[in-house]
Amino acid sequence: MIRALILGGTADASLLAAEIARTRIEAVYSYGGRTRVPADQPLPTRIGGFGGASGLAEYIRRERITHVIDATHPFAAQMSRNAAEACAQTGTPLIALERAPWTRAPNDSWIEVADVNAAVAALPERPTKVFLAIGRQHIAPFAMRPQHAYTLRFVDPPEAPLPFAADVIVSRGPFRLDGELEMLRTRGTAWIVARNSGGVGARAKIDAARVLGLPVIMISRPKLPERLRVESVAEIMQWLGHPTRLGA
Ligand code: 3Y8
Ligand code: NAP
Repeated sequence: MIRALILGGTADASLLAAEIARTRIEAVYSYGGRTRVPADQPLPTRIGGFGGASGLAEYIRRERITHVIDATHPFAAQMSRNAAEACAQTGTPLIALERAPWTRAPNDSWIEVADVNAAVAALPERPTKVFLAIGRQHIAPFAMRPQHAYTLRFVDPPEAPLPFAADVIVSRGPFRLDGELEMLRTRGTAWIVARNSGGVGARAKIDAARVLGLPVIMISRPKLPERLRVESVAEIMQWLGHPTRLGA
């Protein structure tokens, strides 16, 4: 008897939840509690941290979880590390649903950097207009370059004062090329800072940068623990013993 825990919070996790809800597989969907009103899911849903790897191990035992699917975001490194540790501790099968990173197209002008601090250092000295598409949690280091005119994009309106003057767009995506082109053009954006999330939900700004010939400072993904990893919902369903209809 399968009882699956989906560590969610991404578009791919929502697609997986919809597929699982069509079967008789028992599953729980888990959000980290990062946004005020996360999207509804067609499965029983829990919101908030587990209390580290040990808290997750305890949850797995208490809730009699038999399979864990890490469908979190490639930058949700702490959650992924905790899942690997807790599943090792409890001997619970673990699989990751992880989309491939975006790859630079010939006419993309990317500056690839390892982390946010390197992204700050990659910005020019002279004042310019910068779109920070990296969410709310990691913007503080840009206060070291206050000379730029920043546009930020958050899922929810900021609660605390910002660490530097900036224009904030509140939007949860997924985003479309025409909207991104319009936003970048009207703001005269000259630089984009992005994380290599992969997937389609945030890709439009990368395509818009190519159309407009804008440089993108692209933050590479953090290293994640070794674990079984697939890129499609169909492969997860196969792993759960529920091969989907071909091409479904
Ligand atoms: C809470 C669930 C859907 C899901 C939408 C995808 C696409 C838009 C790309 C930009 C980049 C960013 C950010 C982003 C993307 C999708 C998808 C994806 C990037 C929601 C969601 C949760 C979160 C958490 C949020 C983070 C933030 C990151 C905004 C729901 C909407 C920048 C990542 O305010 C905060 O604290 C927000 C925090 C983690 C990164 C950060 O560090 O600030 N995602 N995003 C999940 C939870 O609580 O467990 O609210 O419904 C999910 C989505 N985010 O329905 O289509 O393919 O997943 N989310 C990044 O750098 O890529 C936006 O603006 O261009
Ligand atoms: P993170 O830094 O890897 O995790 C920090 C802590 O948040 C975890 O240790 C865990 O707390 C809790 N947590 C994270 N995801 C959780 C989940 N799905 N269910 C329960 N607890 C969770 O995570 P993050 O980068 O802040 O991402 C948080 C959520 O937003 C995830 O669901 C992720 O999929 C989604 N998201 C993130 C990004 C991104 O850019 N990081 C983009 C899109 C969506 P405890 O240690 O207490 O268990």
